[in-house]
Amino acid sequence: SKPTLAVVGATGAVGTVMLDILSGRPDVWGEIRLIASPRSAGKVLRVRGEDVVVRALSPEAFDGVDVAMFDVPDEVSAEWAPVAAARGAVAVDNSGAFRMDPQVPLVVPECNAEAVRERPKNIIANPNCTTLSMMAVLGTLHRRYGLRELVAASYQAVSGAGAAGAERLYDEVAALAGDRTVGTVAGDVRKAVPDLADSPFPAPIAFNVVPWAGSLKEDGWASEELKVRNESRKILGIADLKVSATCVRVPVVTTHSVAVHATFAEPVTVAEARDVLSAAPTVVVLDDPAAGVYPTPADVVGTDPTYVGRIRQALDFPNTLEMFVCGDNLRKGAALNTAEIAELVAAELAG
Ligand code: 2RA
Repeated sequence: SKPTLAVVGATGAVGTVMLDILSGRPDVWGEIRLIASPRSAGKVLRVRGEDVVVRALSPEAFDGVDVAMFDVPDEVSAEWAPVAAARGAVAVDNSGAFRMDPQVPLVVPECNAEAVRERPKNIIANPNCTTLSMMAVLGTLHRRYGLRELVAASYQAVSGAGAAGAERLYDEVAALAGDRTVGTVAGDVRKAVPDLADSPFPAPIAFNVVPWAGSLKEDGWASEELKVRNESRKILGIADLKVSATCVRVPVVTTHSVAVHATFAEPVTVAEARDVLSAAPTVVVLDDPAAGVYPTPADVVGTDPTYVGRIRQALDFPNTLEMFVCGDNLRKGAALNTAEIAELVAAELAG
């Protein structure tokens, strides 16, 4: 019989996309059980065309579950993924709680699918969306040319901060719309938007960009920037990869973009890199600037591939490419990659 899947956090921003993705993927699951906080228990959600009543998170909710996906805050995963694992499920966790645990594989199927099998805790981690947004591209190039250095600047969508992030952008845009002078005087946007104390972002996000994502870590680094470094090293299996990232929030609802400067051990040409990337099944090359063709988040949102364009040989850096990468942060950046990992486990259980 087909395995039972639990989706924990079914009502959140990623959970909602997950239900949509599960409804469109090959049907490898028997029962799909939806689990959320007691506050959301009893809600009815649709998955695979059927109504499913959301259950409250409890140890018993995992009984009979083969694979449990978690799309919940770090502290909820830290507590509950081990509970699911102790009850016999393989937990696939999209929080930051286990990503750097040496006993927990951190998996992007395009890069290290085989790592799902080494899971002594029966927990598998899904990377942060900013890292994930560029992994299909970097993993493909790494296999061919050997990645040595990565410098990245992100342009992160507001839905990375959850449903509240998107609500905030819409609210700010509504407050500013129609005023054809706003954005011309220092501080006028800040004055015109709703109280920033209620925002997930530390500055206005409409008509603005904010050089901050995540929480403050040592020496002025933002947590998102350190995640890009640590997670890229782990996923690609390059312990000494040189990485430097700057993470920036932009007024885009969904789809993260990253400007990537990647240096390789082997010589690389733009034409060949385009061919190598075009051959990768989950990568789409959109790269014809003369015709105005390059990826933009507004054109990418809601789709599954990782898009890359603006591929250039860096003029002053040998063996180095500049690229612009876009990926839907809720799909490949979160729910889709989690679903793909879960399907690898389902295949293993069946096999
Ligand atoms: C963000 N990467 O975009 C985070 C979400 N995990 O805020």
